[in-house]
Amino acid sequence: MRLICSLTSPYARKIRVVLAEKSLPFELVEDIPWNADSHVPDFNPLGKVPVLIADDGSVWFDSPVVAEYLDVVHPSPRLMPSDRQAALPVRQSEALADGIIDAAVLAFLERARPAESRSQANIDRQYGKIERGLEALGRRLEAAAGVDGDQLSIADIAAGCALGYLDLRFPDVDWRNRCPALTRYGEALLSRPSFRASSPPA
Ligand SMILES: N[C@@H](CCC(=O)N[C@@H](CS)C(=O)NCC(=O)O)C(=O)O
Repeated sequence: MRLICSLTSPYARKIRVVLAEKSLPFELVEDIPWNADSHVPDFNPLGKVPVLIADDGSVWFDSPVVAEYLDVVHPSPRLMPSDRQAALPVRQSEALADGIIDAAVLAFLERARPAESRSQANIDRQYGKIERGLEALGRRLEAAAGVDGDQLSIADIAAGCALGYLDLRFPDVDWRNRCPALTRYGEALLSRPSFRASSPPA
């Protein structure tokens, strides 16, 4: 298997963690989709990473779909329930964590614009989503050890990648000093070997 990704992408990190948790060997192909010479559009018409090229040549993109593909083809350990109804809350929590990532990426891109074309209102709007998203994550954690139970799920992996991305781009968000359950949970996730092996370069 080949995984096309950039080393800082939190979406790609989700898949790197999934591959590590499932002990699946893969070749990491670094490609920065923002570069003019990127080959990502040859594999994903949307020009985004991650993209997984499976051993049978099939090509998969959009991290929730890539994660689901890996869970179907390599089910051990399971990262989402095979029962579609039982999977719904896990998918919802994954979407919550992915949404925090989406907001943080948009805020990062807006912040990188030249001062004269930057919109502080847009940055604030994305911060609002991050704040509410973290609060919702904290509330879910008060009910269980993971966002949806004790067993590591794709929602936990997405949440860890969201928290790790905030560390990388928005240390001012300071998610560790909010809710003890979120702090314990985030620290435990980020210290797993799968997360350590995929931490973004400083
Ligand atoms: N929903 C997608 C989002 C992927 C995404 O936006 N990746 C970013 C890197 S962090 C990217 O490739 N951006 C390039 C672009 O938007 O042109 C997923 O979960 O895989």
